[in-house]
Amino acid sequence: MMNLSSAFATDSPAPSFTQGPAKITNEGIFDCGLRARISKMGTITAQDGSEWVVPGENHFDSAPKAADLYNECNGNTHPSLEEVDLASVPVFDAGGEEEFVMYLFADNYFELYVNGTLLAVDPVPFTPFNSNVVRFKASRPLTVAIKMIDWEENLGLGSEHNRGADYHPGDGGLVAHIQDAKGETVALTDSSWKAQTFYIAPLQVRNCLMVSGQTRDSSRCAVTSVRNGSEFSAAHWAIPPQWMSADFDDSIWPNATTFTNRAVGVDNKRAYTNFSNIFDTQDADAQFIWSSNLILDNVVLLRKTIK
Ligand SMILES: [Ca+2]
Ligand SMILES: [Ca+2]
Ligand SMILES: [Ca+2]
Ligand SMILES: [Ca+2]
Repeated sequence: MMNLSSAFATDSPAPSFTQGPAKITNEGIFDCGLRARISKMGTITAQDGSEWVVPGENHFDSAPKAADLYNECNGNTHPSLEEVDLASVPVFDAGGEEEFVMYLFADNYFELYVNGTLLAVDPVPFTPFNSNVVRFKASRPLTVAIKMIDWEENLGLGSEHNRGADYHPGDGGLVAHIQDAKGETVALTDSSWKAQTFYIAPLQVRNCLMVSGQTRDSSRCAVTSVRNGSEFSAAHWAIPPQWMSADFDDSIWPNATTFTNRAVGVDNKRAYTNFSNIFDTQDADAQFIWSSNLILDNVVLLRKTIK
């Protein structure tokens, strides 16, 4: 493991570091009223001159929205999976004839690609917590690629107003279960998925971050809430343009890390608990996954190829 003061190998791209808050470019890409955290966006310039979109570039405005399992913003709050009318859920075309259905709970925002095609995005970028179902047609092997964004209120600083602190680093997480047309399990989120982070914040100090090859390890970095985190730093990496394609080589990425329901904090969220029979299925128990740091890693790309 190499410290950041050392030289970087070419397969170990150095992060671009920013410091302090981003400039707001959008006061809120979605309005769910007073109960929601506002999904602002911004840009921030790194010390190397590069410019970064925070919390992350996304297709929220242009992409189809995933159908709801549970969404307080529009009132589609199904009490259980049995109450969801699957026949009314649109079937997206990923090129192929086999039909699949995917159930997702994301903290906070996902963009779902199958075999390189962007199918649908999370209709609620920040809060309240929601959950979704996506139907699609595709042919095997399926390459499922998901861009995850753990949204933030303090743009560029990886934190939100929470638990009595103005700069509280929030956490992420994704759980998903893919079935075929017969309802048989095709894939579950687990540690066989690949996961890489592209935005780590807040960094109270920069030299806590250890980078080696494709390892971006922030486990030594503080995750404490503070009264004033406005001077903290962040680390950014460019996302490979073809990261979602079937032939992208994800073998160098780390495997996903799994987290318990308790660690992600879903036990009191109806968007999860109303559908625990699909996310905690006996003999097909999907795991929450993320890159190595559930709290500090804020833009995470996940991939899994299913035979
Ligand atoms: Ca969401
Ligand atoms: Ca979050
Ligand atoms: Ca589970
Ligand atoms: Ca976070």
